[in-house]
Amino acid sequence: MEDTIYAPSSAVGGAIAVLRVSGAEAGRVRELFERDPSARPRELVHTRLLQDGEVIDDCMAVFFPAPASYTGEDMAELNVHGGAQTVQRALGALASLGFRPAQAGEFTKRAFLNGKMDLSAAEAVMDVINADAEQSLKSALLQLQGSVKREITSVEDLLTDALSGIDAAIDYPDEAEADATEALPASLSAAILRVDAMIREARRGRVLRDGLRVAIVGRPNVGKSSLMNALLGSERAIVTAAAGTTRDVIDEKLSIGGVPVRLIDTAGIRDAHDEAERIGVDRARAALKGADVICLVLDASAPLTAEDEALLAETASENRIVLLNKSDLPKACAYGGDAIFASAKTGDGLDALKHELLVRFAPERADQSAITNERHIRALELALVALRDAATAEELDCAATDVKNALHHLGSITGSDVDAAVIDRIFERFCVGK
Ligand SMILES: Nc1nc2c(ncn2[C@@H]2O[C@H](COP(=O)(O)OP(=O)(O)OP(=O)(O)O)[C@@H](O)[C@H]2O)c(=O)[nH]1
Ligand SMILES: [Mg+2]
Repeated sequence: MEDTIYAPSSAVGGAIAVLRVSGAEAGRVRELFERDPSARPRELVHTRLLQDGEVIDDCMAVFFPAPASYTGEDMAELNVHGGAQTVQRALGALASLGFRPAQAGEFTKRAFLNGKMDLSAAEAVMDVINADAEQSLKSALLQLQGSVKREITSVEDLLTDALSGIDAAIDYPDEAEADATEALPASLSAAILRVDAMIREARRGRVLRDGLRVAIVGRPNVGKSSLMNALLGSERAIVTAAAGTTRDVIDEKLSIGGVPVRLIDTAGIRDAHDEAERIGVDRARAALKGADVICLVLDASAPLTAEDEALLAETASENRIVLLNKSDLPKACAYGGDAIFASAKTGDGLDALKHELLVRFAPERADQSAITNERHIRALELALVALRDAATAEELDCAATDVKNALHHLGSITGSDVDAAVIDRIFERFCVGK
């Protein structure tokens, strides 16, 4: 039998602390109370917490009998006063019943193992907790309500159908169909299209979880760090009149129109003058490669230099925004392409930049995207490889094996087909008490 576990579920330092208990023995919390909360299931009961006859706290408690609880087990929740002394003594009282402290994510892990939620919904629990922009939260809540599972199930249904079609073709080969691919059911191609679309949507959806990575790049002294500070509304990066000020990559999160954005300020790109600057320039180039959007900054008050020209050419085919900074000074830059005219100094043009970032992100499409989790995206990619193999297999039984393989990868997303080690790794990253 599983241990009965307990943990504080609220943050330290609040007025009230929520302590959770789950497991077959959870009902034994009644031994600690003046009034037994389990006598009135699912009702918040005003009572006193006792230990060795002494009142530890005046508190509220609720008992949820299995299976109608978060974990699917008997559960109790205690609302005690939030002071460190009270919480310590209340936890001590729970330990005295033979319960053990819960591990990170153990409540949600039990909820998954007891079939209260599929694995993708369980993973969304932490995304709900960590969401730091409105759209991220919306997407995480949809996943918590089973949006990923519904998407995956619809593909699984297509593949189960494809598999029976393939089996039928193996059992009753049609002499006329010399080519195995001719005998493949239409549901296989439908599944391939669906998974392919899901991956493309997911790449956008990932932004909702991790933030839109915007790399601010350009030659030295054009005002990249000033722009970063102006967008953040704080003096986060060092700004000086000397070229080559920024050496390291500076990464800060902010929310623009409800979309999480990771702004990345980088060292000015040029032939470096010393070792530290050279490393900085290498890091700037790496940030440029990993970005979702590149914000290439030019100095509007100076003629284009060879360094500007090189960066313009290098980023021409990327998702790039050209920003002509220092619009408050007399214009001397002859850049003729599409650009946003702005000033980090006066704030002019920054709204236009924010608007353009949202356009590049296209939130109305990502909002519908069900999948944002990197693990799910990888599993979809593996499933797609297997399905493409199936579609080009020369033998029907190879195609059947490939489809089963794809089903395995899809099952790893919802947890219907997943290793215990993978499950452990997922819940290790949770916080204690969830
Ligand atoms: N007039 C004016 N000056 C600006 C503006 N933005 C930046 N500057 C000035 O330009 C100089 C360089 O600014 P930084 O923000 O350090 O430039 P950078 O691109 O980060 O430079 P490196 O880190 O050396 O690559 C500073 O003296 C800023 O005050 C602007 O919009 N208008
Ligand atoms: Mg800088």
